[in-house]
This record gives sequence, structure tokens and C-alpha cells, in this order.
Amino acid sequence: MQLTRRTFTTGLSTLLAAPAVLAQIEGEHIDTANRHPVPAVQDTETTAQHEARLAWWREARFGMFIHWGLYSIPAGTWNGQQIPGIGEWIMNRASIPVADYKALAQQFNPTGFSAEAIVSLAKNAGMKYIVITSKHHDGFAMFHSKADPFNIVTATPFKRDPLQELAHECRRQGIKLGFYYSQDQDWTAPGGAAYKTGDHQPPTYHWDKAQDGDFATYLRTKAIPQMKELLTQYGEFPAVIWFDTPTKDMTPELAGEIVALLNQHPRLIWNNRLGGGYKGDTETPEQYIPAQGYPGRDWESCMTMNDTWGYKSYDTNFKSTETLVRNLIDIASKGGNYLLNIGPDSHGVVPPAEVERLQQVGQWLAVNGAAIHGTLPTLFGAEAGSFSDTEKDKNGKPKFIPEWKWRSTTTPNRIYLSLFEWPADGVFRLPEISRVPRTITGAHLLADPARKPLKLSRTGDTLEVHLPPQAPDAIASVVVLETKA
Ligand code: JFZ
Repeated sequence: MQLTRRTFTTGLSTLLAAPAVLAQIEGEHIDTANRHPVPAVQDTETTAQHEARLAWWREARFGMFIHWGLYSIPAGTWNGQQIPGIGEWIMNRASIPVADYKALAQQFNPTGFSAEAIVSLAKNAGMKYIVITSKHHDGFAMFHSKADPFNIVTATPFKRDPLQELAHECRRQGIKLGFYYSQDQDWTAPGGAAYKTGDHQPPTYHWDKAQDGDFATYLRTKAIPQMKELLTQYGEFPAVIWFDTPTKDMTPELAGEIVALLNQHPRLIWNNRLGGGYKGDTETPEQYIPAQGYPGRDWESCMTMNDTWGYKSYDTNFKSTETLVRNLIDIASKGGNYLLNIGPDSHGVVPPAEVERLQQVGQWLAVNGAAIHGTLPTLFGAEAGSFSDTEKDKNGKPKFIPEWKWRSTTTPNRIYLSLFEWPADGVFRLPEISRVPRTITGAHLLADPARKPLKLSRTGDTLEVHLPPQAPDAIASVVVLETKA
């Protein structure tokens, strides 16, 4: 279906008109539950329970992803060769034998790690939650696991549990903590799955006999016991479990065994990457912002700051602070969350380029956070861009051409306009104002503590906001329209 601007705005108003969207979600759930061997929380909870469970996450809008593990030691280089691709995939991309990779644990001593510093960094950046890799595809647990000795407490000289330290700090500083867990791919446990890479052969795509084994046995003796540990060792956390890369090994029945465990933690939020036909709570577009969000679904764009999740010593291709701020605004205007990654190095230290950018995003949010946190999507829609009449995307559908002039978010009595360009003639023109089912009672700049009123005028269906000559912010300046129903 070609998503025209009309269906887009209809979708957004559906999002805002609670009863309609809830009926839609209800319907989907009845449909999927029929195929689930074990009903998931999304299948059985009431609409009110669903809204309550997702409430903090929807208000948060901005979170920190942390990819950290043994792969931070090679940091993109193996046997003197720079290995292409994302850093945390080095074991697979370089076909590193299991025993050689496991041996990295003996030299992992990241004494520069400070949960206090990382949680402060997230908080000062305006982030409301953290999701850290508790076990990535390499199978190394970044927490104390009795289920499997290949973990940071048992197998390294470091002997500390960073998840325990982060849980403590998140509790103290009042933000949420979630755990990424690679439930399906595991390249060091017998029976764990591997995605196809390079010349690895089907059906398993393993590159070392030590990886061969039975998937269900792997799941029942390592993954599920470790998830039990994650769900019970850290108090009220995890608030989120972030699954990843399901394969066809994850049958509905095996996924159901995981769901039975998740069901014992009724406040948990989990994403759409479990597998086995379970849809979870959230869509997870990766490294991109969907043109029009996902009307009727919660979603979170996860992105790297450079071109890798796990630390690579020579990846310096960092996005600008301007891009990061505008991405956050774009995502919020479409009703999603931004999960922005950091990749600490083998000492546990966050690369300075990442720290610097997060501090700058935090400075913007310290002034303009009200336009992001706890907001609802735009009441307009066309400002995000439009579909080309001539160009097609890679799926043969009309290509979406984004526009980067302004974005909007809303609350019940405000409309926020985040302007990326400051109009040369001093007037910002908001078209199709009659589409907004509210009365606009005034306007001011969010950066202006005095809330000096901005003059408003109207020509036809266009609202004109008369601005001072200087933009308060070089990246995005926010106009507040005060409204009443
Ligand atoms: C996965 C991981 O393999 C990767 O290492 C990282 O953790 C990332 C956040 O998630 O990578 C994916 C997963 C899904 C897609 C692309 C990369 N996808 O759906 O396009």
C-alpha cells in the first residue's frame, strides 16, 4: 500500500485517539495468541494493563544502548588484520576458533569501568533508560552466571559484575536498566546458532566443530538458565529484555519456554526479536528512522554513533551532535524512542568522542527537554517529507524523501515546533492550521525563561509565528504554542 500523507496523518490521529488504537491492538493480540503455544503477556493483559506497563517507556523517548564485551579487546583487528564490519561480530567475521576467542577472557580486566560515570553520562544526556549487552552472540556473559562459567566474574581477572554495579547506580540515580540478551545466536556454546557469514557452510554456518550441538539443549542448559539469573539477581531490574537475531531454530514451542519465564515478571517490556512468532512490545528499526513511525505499535530506533556497536579502535566516523539531536526530535515527532549506542573499550572506558556528543545532546535537552520527554507525536505529518511520484525505494515502493526544516510534538495543552532553519524573514509559517482540533492561545520560545509572547497572525489556513532575529539554538530552536481544547 502506498502510504500517502492522508493515511499517515490518519495513522497519527489514530495513535492519539486512544479507543481506536486500543481496539486495533486488542484485535491483533487475539489473532496472534491463537498461534502461541504459551500465551504472552501481550496476549492476555487488558488494554489498561498494557498502557500502564508501557507508560514509563513511552514517556522516556531517549535511552542508552551499551555494547560491551570481549570484542572490545581485539577492537576490530585480529592477527594484525583490520576485520570489516561491526566490531562485536569479529569472532564470526574472522572465523576465530572457539578456544582462541574464549582465551580473551583471561586478559579482560576493564578496571576503568565506572557504573557511576556511565549512569551519570546517560542521565546528563537526558536519557531515561540503559540497555546493556548481558550476553552478545559471542556467548560471553557480562554478569555473574552460575549456569555457565564463560562469564566476567568467573573467567576474568576483573571478577566484578558490571550489571550489578549498573543496577545499583541506576537505582541510586533513578533511571531504568534493561538487558540485551542474544538468546538464539551463541558462537561459543555447543548448539548455539550462527547467522550466515562469509564462506561458512549451511546448515549451521558454524566454523569450528566445538560449536556443533543441539539447539534445544543449548537453550535449556545455557540461555534459559542465564535469563532466569538475569531476571532474579538484580532486584527490580531488568525493566527491559532486548532479544536479538532470532533464527528458524527458535520454534514457537521453544520460544514459548522463554515466554513462560518472562510471564513470571509481569512488568517487563520486551522487544520483537524473540522469534517463534511472538511480536513482543516494541518494533526495533535498526540504524534508520521509519518514514512515518509504526501507527498502533510502540517502537524504538537503535543507532550507533559511528559505524560499529562494539568498540573498534579505528572507527572515527562519528555523527555530528546536530544529527543526533535532529534524529531524536524526528523520532519523538513520530512517536518512537531513540536508543543511542556507546561502545566502551577494553578498559571499560567510554570513547571521548561519544562522551562529548552525549554531553552536547544533554545541553540541548536541558533547555528543550519538554519538547521530547513525555510528548505525543505531531498533529501534522507533512513536515517529515513526502513520497516521490517518480523514484522507487529498494522494495519498488515510492521512495520517501525526508525534509529537515522542522518537526512537531504535542502534549494535551501544548504544540512544540522544533525549527531546524531560522526563517530569514522572521516569520515561521505553519500550514493547514485548521487541521489542528485546538485553539491556540499564545506562543513563546522554550529557551526563553521569561516566556515573552511571540506575535501570531493568520493568513488563510496558515498560522504565522513572528520570531526574534536570532535563533536561540544553532541545532534546533523550539517554539511553544499554548493551546486549549
Ligand atoms: C543485531 C546484532 O547482530 C548486532 O551485533 C547488534 O547487536 C545489533 C543491535 O543487532 O544486528 C542486526 C539485527 C537486525 C537487523 C540488522 C542487524 N535488521 O533487522 O536489519
